Amino acid sequence: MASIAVCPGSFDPITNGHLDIIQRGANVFEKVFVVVLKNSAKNPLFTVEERMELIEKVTASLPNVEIDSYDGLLVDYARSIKANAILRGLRAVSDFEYEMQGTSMNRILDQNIETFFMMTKNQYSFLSSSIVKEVAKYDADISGLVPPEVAIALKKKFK
Ligand code: COD
Repeated sequence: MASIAVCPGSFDPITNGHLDIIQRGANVFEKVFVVVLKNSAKNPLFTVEERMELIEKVTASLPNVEIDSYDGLLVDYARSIKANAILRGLRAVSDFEYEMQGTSMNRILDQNIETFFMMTKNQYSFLSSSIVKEVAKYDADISGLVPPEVAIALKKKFK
């Protein structure tokens, strides 16, 4: 059976923490679909198209990674591309409850799709799109936290 994983998220915008999970996932799964989905609890800064374009740019060197977006349930998207896995990143204990809820709900919706968690690298354990946006707003140096293309896009947004 082909191992096809969906790596879902808001990616508003993609950070080095996300990218690390995608790169390591691409070493494990035959194909990884990075999909921009709607998190109803979040109010995005970048449009879906802008987020996809940034992800495309920073994953261009990964031949088995595809970028997509979907307006609907994650499990419906996963079924539509015949994925048998969902790939998520875990940072700290604070992520656990949220991930537990999402994973349990997805399992109720489709028992055939397994969720896999990859532990963040230590240097990214504090990193989130929100914290990057918060400091980028004040023109702080965010190199090392996001790929250069993303740093430029953030600079433009907050100009
Ligand atoms: N290191 C490692 N992993 C990280 C880091 C980091 N520094 N930062 C983020 N991550 C991981 C996150 O833990 C997550 O696994 C992934 O990267 C994406 O993170 P975000 O914040 O961009 O994305 P989320 O958590 O907002 O995504 C939520 C979804 C959009 C996937 C969710 O809301 C969803 O599935 N929506 C569609 C509707 C649906 O199906 N709902 C039911 C299931 S909840």
